[in-house]
Amino acid sequence: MINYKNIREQLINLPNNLPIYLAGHIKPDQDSVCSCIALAEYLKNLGKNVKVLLNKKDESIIDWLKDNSLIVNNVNDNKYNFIALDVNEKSRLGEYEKDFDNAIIKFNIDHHQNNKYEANYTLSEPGKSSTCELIFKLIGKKENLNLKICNCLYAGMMADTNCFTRRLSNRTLTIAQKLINSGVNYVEIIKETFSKRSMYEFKALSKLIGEIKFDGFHYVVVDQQKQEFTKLSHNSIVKVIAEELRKIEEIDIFLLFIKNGNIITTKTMSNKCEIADKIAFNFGGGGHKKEAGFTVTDMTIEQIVLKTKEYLKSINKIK
Ligand SMILES: [Mn+2]
Repeated sequence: MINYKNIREQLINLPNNLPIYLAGHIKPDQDSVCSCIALAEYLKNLGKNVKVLLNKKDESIIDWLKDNSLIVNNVNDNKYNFIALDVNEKSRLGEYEKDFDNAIIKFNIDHHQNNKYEANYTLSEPGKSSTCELIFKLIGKKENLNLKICNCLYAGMMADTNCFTRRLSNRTLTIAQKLINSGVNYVEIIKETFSKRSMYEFKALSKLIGEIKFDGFHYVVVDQQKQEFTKLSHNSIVKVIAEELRKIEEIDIFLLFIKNGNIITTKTMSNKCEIADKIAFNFGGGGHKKEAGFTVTDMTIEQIVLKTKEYLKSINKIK
């Protein structure tokens, strides 16, 4: 039984005179950034000194919010407490991992499978749609919510459910309805964060459709050094490109490789079977049952394809 009340009390009891830093994962998405901002805003309203860590190059992800007042790029204090959100592995804090290690009191709040790192207080619920949904359950009493918190929680839940089409439950929709009742301009948020497509993205998509390969499962390579892909952000590749391509109805298991020199970041997806996290796990990664990921620097794409094919054969998922 996960004790939200205990976590909430520990957060409320954090001293007001010590800064609290909040951070999500590298290559942030709306759930990661917005869960940080929503919880930070709640703690700020309790009189805490809060700062949300976000790399300068990632700040545009919350342009739509038109409020980056809680954002900082670095830790500038010797003594502080730290809350990691939407992070299932400590290394996914990226440059802020060392800051997490140096914190006095550490919190780990997350909804991924295989959450596996030590903190003083952990709230891990892999069944939930998003970390923002966890935050709603943690702080979602009417008197705690303001429009900024509601906008952020809605954006995170919407993004992680692929606009309420995946990992969905009655509970998730009920929360979304409550947020809309509190004044969230959902049409605008969906337009600005989910449905927006640039011409460049469409051109990249049209190129990639022709390059999808099949070898027991489908895969495609986005080589970031190729001119038609250089301007795509990571978020655009994994949230726009990958999501559009996996809609092709013939596709079930689908790997999207993002190649940057010898660094290969892979988004693993499955539409019908639930195997994405297991595939990623074979390469030291993780995530959700139908979408997960991993990064390797010592393998070629051909080797990854071969190893995945052998794995899928061994468990009788493909012939
Ligand atoms: Mn998430």
